[in-house]
Amino acid sequence: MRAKKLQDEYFMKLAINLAKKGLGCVNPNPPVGAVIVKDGEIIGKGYHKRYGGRHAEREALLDAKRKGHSTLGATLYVTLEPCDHYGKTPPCTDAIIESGIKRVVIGTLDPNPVSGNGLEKLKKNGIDVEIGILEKDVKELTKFFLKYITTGLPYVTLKYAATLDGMIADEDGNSKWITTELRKEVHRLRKTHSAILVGANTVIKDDPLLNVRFESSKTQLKNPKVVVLDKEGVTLNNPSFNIFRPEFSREVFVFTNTAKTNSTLALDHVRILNETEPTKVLQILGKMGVDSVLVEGGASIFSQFLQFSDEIYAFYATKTFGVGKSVFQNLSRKIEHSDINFSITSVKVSKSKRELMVVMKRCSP
Ligand code: AOF
Ligand code: ZN
Repeated sequence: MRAKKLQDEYFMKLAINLAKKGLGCVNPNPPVGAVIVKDGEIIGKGYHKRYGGRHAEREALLDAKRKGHSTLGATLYVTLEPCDHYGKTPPCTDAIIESGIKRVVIGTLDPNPVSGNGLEKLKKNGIDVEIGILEKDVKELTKFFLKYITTGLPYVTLKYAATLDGMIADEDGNSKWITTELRKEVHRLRKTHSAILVGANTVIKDDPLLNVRFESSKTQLKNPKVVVLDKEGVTLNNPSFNIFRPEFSREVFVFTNTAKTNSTLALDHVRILNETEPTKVLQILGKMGVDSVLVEGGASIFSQFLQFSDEIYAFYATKTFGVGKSVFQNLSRKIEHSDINFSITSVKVSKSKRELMVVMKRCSP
């Protein structure tokens, strides 16, 4: 019994790792991984590679077929409940039933109402189904999708780099390179999110690229959309800001209160939207298919989005500014003392031990 559980967890872990390869490429669909095992041996592997593409289950079945394996009597490990609907792809349940697989081990149920009841369909067809293997890890992997599909709102991650004395910028407003060693973590965050959100001041002061950069990667990475909250529409006066550069092949949304329109910038990939209320901005982004937003500042933006954030990545450097801009600007007492609760889920110390990454997650109410 225990050996079986350990074996199930082992293969589910492999399915999770496969699913991770799709992170940042499949949004707003879920990253999903699948492994087919027969007589203790892996005969097929697959994951959801890109939005609208073949589902993980079908990828794994195809892999087994290509390698000449029979899936008759095999076990399928899949991170998410198989779908039972015609969407951009046909139902995975049908492919599983046809394949002769006799047992399906699922990480977590699919709350997507359109994907049907895959669990019941499999059971009805005489397949043994087990649910909830490594569920906590699978839910972590699938967190954007699980929130987005049930609320229509994007998952919100706040990310900031601060000094020991809690400053995100010095006296002159310079904020670049407070932390440097853990930069890879920042780019990993950027890669997985559908959009990066910043305030107009950040664009004006730092002129950031807000793209995904990994020193090791030679391939062109998909860049998330850029969202700028710009009440006065000041960024729209300058199309030469880095965020507007067309070579990043991404959409840029500027949320503003001004009456400016798309023709202001005359850039095809930039959309101007007349809204700046954080709740409304998130709703609009959700409607546009954005399942996750990485909020990168500055201080006023952090204050406005703290109450809507699901997770915080706080990077700290062991230096001080003395005077400067603190992480949260004009945070109202109401927010400060309300029931917004975060608990620390992980901590990482940099190689030189001079930098620290603290990950915090909102506690469920
Ligand atoms: C995926 N990849 O590997 C699995 C998914 O429009 P479709 O046909 O791509 O269906 C999308 C839904 O299918 C998705 O929201 C989820 O509920 C379910 N499972 N989706 O993109 C996969 N297994
Ligand atoms: Zn499917």
